[in-house]
Amino acid sequence: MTRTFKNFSSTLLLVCTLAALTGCEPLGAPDAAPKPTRLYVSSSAAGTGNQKVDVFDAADAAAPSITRSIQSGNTEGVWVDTESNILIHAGSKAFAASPSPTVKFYANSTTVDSNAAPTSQFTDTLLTNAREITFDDVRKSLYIANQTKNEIRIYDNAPSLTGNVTASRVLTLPDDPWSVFYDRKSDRLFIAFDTGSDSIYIYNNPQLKNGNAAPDKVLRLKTTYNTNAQRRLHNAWYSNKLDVLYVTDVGNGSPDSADGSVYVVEQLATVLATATTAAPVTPTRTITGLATLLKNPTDVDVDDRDGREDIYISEKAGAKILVFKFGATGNAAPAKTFPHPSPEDIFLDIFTP
Ligand SMILES: [Ca+2]
Ligand SMILES: [Ca+2]
Repeated sequence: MTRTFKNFSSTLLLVCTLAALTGCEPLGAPDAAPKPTRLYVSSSAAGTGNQKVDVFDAADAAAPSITRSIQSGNTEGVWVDTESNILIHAGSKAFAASPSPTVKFYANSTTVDSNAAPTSQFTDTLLTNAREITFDDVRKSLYIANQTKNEIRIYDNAPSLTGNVTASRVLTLPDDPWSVFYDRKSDRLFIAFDTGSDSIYIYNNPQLKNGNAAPDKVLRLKTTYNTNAQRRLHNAWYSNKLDVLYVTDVGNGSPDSADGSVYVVEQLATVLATATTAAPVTPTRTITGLATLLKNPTDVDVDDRDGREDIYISEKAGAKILVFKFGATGNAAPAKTFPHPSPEDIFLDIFTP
């Protein structure tokens, strides 16, 4: 995961550049020229041409609108490698409209649009139910949650792959993962499960893990629901800068009721130091209730720049993107909402100029 590291680098560069003229600014000062807030939304709407990536190039505007769409034919995990500006989009055989599990890569993420062909693409016949994806930009390794197969499939040098391939490694799990998230600075992988679990699995040095390797830590969460039948954790996102973990729970996938939740765990390092699998940990804050508009929050991403700390949620059942302020808790209304027909996975790029 590049964000915190790259943010730090750019801040450091700014400090060093200005140092000769004005003396050193403290680290963590807001960027003099804030970068765009681009939100990539994986669209899973039915109908021809609606399986794509929609881009809100100014997601921090008062009323954001879709400025570009990339016709990938895919519906699931979306990621941008902000080091190489490559957009990555995965599909799922579970969607009749997206029968191909082809993983597609597009150069020039900040400008690519509907006319572009993939720069590269690969298929893996054993990747049948892709959900969330994440990318290690040092090793160019792509991690894909292959949900119903209870595994994470890992592809090294992924943008260089073409044709039919097999995974470089496969991490086998006891439950069905919806999300997988890599944090580069701490070199950790976070995994949340769709059903049958209240646990977040955390692997250190995931590039060394294979097969049925045990997680280095398991964080059990005290969730809105007490039974596995109702709880459906969907995505986990970790801010290294803030040391905060965010997890979404769609609750009952249907009916279309306001039963979704977002769990916020602050000071994760401290929490993990004492967490055991014997008892669930109460989140620092739980956002849930009618006013939150949370029904089926499929994904979460966070703008953790100084002075922002906005939480972006893809609310699939409500056909909206919801934005909560950092301290939102309980039955809090979102600070902002904007429409999207069928938001599945999201990726917030706050680093690429
Ligand atoms: Ca729900
Ligand atoms: Ca995501």
